[in-house]
Amino acid sequence: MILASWRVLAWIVRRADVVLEVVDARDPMSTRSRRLERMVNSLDKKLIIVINKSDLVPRSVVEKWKRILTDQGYNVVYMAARDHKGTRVLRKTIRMVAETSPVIVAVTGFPKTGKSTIINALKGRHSASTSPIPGSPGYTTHAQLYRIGENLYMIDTPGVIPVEGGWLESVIRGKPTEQLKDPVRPAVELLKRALKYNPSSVKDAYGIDEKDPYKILELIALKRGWRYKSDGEPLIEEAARVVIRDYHEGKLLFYVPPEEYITTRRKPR
Ligand SMILES: Nc1nc2c(ncn2[C@@H]2O[C@H](COP(=O)(O)OP(=O)(O)O)[C@@H](O)[C@H]2O)c(=O)[nH]1
Ligand SMILES: [Mg+2]
Repeated sequence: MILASWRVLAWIVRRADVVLEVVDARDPMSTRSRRLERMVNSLDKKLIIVINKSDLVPRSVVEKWKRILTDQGYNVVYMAARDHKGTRVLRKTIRMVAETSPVIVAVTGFPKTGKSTIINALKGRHSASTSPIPGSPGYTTHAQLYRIGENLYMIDTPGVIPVEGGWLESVIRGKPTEQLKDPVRPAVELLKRALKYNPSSVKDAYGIDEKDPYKILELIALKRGWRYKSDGEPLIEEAARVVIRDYHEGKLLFYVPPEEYITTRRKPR
């Protein structure tokens, strides 16, 4: 696996006119990166925050997030890339935000936010590999450009933002789930959040009516017949990996409500 680095990310941002910062609609504030935003700004590029996976939250919620970020001065769109929803508005916004033509777009974001899915959705039927771009002599780069519309080009390589943020995000997004040495701790934290933000989420995902995260992991393992050969104890590590994967894929379903961000932001009197 190639490790994400700020150098590679900067290399991609430099080659773009417009940078998409892909965040997760279930928790946009923990999946955005101020450091990327500052970099885009200081390199004099345009930024669009793309709230992806909006199919996993009610429309009113994603609308609120959009308003919060728009009020802070950002260009914001939301989409459900897996269903190819929102690509038209995204294309339109890219053109609106860009001050040049042709426009080169880069797709950036934390791992698992849906960058590759967005790249594929944007390619769609246009899917014509091209490089260099007409009208830009001397454009030498190894990044493949895709034509995704009239005078609109996309850098084929996603810009992976090195994970920082809270430990939960950095653990569940930092490595492929299979490679996590201790998947239990982050899975327990995810289950706690799931039960807090959507009390029926665990029951909906696993048919398990239980509130203790460790118990839940045991029951998931037992349901699937996953036991240690040595002593027959439930293999909760495997269950924990399932939970993390199910969160990424939206099967374990919960989201952080915008109200929480607004109220914690307000100064108490
Ligand atoms: N529900 C939902 N899942 C999505 C969406 N976009 C991507 N995903 C899923 O999120 C996971 C990570 O997507 P991927 O494009 O590989 O993310 P990347 O690591 O940023 O490139 C995959 O399981 C996708 O199927 C979306 O709009 N809605
Ligand atoms: Mg990817």
